[in-house]
Amino acid sequence: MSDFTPRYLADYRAAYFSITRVDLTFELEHQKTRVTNQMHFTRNKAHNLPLVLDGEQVTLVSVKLDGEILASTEYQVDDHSLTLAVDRDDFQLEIVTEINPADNTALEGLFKSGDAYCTQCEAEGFRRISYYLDRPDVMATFTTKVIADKRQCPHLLSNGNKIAAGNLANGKHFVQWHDPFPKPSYLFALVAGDFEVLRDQYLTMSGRDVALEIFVDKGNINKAHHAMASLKRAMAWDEQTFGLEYDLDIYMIVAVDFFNMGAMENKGLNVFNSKYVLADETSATDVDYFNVEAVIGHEYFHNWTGNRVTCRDWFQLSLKEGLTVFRDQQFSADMHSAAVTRIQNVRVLRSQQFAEDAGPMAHPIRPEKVIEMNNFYTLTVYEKGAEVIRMLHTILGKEKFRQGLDLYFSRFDGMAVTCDDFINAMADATGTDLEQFKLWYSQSGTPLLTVSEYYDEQNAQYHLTIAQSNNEQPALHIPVGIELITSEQQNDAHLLALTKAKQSWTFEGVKEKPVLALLTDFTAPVKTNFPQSDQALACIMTRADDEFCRWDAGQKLLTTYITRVMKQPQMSLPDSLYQVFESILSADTAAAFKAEQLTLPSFNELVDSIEAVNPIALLDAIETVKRSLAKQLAPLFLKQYQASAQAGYSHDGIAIGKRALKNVCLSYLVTLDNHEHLLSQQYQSANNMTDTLAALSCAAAYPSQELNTLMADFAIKWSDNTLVMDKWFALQASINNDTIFDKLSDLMAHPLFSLKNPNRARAVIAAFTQNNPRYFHCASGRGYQFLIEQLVLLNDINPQVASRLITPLIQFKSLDAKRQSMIKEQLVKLQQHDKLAKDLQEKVDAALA
Ligand code: B3K
Ligand code: ZN
Repeated sequence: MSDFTPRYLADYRAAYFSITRVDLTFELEHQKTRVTNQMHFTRNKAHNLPLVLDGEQVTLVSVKLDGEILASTEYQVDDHSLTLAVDRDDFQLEIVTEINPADNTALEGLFKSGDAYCTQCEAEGFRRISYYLDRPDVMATFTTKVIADKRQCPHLLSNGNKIAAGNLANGKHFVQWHDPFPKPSYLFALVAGDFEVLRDQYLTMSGRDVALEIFVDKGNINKAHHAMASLKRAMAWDEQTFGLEYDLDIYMIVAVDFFNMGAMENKGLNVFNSKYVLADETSATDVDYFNVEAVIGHEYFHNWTGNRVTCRDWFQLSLKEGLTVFRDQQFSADMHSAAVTRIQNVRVLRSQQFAEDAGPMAHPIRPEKVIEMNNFYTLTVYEKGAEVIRMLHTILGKEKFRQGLDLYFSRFDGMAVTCDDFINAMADATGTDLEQFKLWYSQSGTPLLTVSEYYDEQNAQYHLTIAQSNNEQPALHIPVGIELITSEQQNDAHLLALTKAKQSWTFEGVKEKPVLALLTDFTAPVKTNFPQSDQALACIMTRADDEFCRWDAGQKLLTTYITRVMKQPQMSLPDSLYQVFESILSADTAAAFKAEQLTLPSFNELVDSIEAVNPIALLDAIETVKRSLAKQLAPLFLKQYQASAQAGYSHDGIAIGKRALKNVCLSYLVTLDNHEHLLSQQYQSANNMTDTLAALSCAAAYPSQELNTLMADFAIKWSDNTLVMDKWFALQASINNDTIFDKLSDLMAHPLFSLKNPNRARAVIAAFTQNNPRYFHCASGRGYQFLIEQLVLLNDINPQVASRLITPLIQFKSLDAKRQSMIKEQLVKLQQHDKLAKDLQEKVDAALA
């Protein structure tokens, strides 16, 4: 089987052997770490197939079967596996390998982050440590002994509980850990290094004490308090909401600077990108604070949804990810404004997941075909997966949803299961037929709802018809929340079950033509085709009970005018639009919600709904609408801006909301010529990173003389804070003028820049492609070329990071013909690169197919 051979869900077979116990010893050395792996195997049923273990990029030292060294003729080794014929049903295998953490720039398996050693095994990284049955349905108990130099690595960590420790010769020491919970290899973790530790404890609902430890680089301990508080909130929330309690005596989190993604839920030993642990008042923004809490929650919630009950195979990834994202979203909603949290979830879905579902890598939340598993940690599996769980929650209701989850845990605790197992448990526990609902797991693409209505005055009836379509695929079960708004005191709310391709409902006793608020709380991840008049939208904005619909109506109104302006740049906006904005600005609504209402739909939210779009024309249209609103309502924006200023700093919900509102007002005001001074004023007087960064982002979007001075000042102030310097790199890459390509070259040559550090690489490359669309999509094609040049370099360093960064280039379907052909030309160049890793290969091939 070559590297590029796809694997199919349909080909799943249970493993031929089980591993019940694993005993690992790591002798950590910079370039030559020795791993001794003793495994206890049993044959699963009568068969005489050989044992085939996964292994990649490891040097095999020796193999022992039941204590006897095997000659190299007794097994076969290739680039991906070790094959061994065994005639016993129950045996012990000891495999010694050598690996090179120092040169592991792919950051999978055992690697170094600065001076510390750490691991990342999901999805298939354990095979870069030792030979193993590296698949999630093989579950074993792990004992791990870590040996290292005591001075360099005073802390030696692994999963479970510490069972032994001691000193060894030559300045070395060891610690041994035992994890009593059988687990797949992807949840294995090891960390060794010199850290500062923030310690606390948590008393669980059944009265057990759990030690909580957060390991950070020296000097950062004061930035770990928010993470610790978040962890305790998450533990309490999961007990209260789902009755789920933590199960080991210790919960450890380690923050490292070099990490491919956000964090990893290894049993008892989470490894985190430091970006999602470290936060303090001066260096972290409100968004950073929010994200730390959300990711801490997410990884903690995995202990039940992922670790105690895990996935049978990687096609089932959404079993744990969709469910865990749903859980973290609910957690965030309970800790903050539920409406604002929901709006932000929907923005992510619309701006990124919908694009994925419309692009060449579209896949169902349970994919059926995979070449590189790392390519399927997607917005579809995660965010749409969470929407699918949310729909179940909506359909079943909170109590029944909980009953279903309870049955799921009691039925499958300690097992590796499928998405169908999950749905069946929900169906069985609640007596609900969910067969049609299961189609959400096998269909890709975003369904479109086409809505029509008819009001029959004579009979006081309101008729509503909804048709669903998604590339000719069978009809889904779609929960559709609606509100009918009339002059009656109370709006009439319903949850409709759309199960047919086209379905109608009649509402009786409706005394006047109602205004329909569709998809309350965004009950389903769908697009809608239901043109409503400006008046109807304005009515929803003020009269709907559902806050999501209020916000969404405003976004629809804005979308209409942005697309019109795009077609007719000279048109002037109607007074009615200004009036709507005026009433938003002067209304007495919560600041955080108002900030969302004032935020225009982003380029990414709009781009894939317009055919053959010239991205520059779209950006111009967004800009025109923004400028017109700013011009017309300047005094109101200024008043709101000033009224939202706060003397001191705090980060409670109210203060955060005010900052958001203030900074969205600033983003309007700076479009006007005479308001530049606000930026330097805000920059100079800011007492927190949210305000500082807002000023700098505006300065980067509307570059003036002042910009370089501010940026230089910021860099001097923060040069020794890695996370803040990532922000600086990202700001530089989003400077909106034609010096940007020189700027990008300077950034890549900056002494603090390295493609080997994923956060830094993303800070420049993703910030450019995402936050600087005007130059990423510039007519010369230089933006596309820049991205390809970086991908070629990153391909050899870290294919996983490269593969994430290519996304905006393969989602070109809605762009104009000229840009499509420029992009394809670049992609062909990349496709021809000899040694393209399968991560990029899979995507480029799909895009050019
Ligand atoms: N489960 C990990 C993601 C692993 C990604 C591997 N490429 C983090 C999370 O979803 O919680
Ligand atoms: Zn997760």
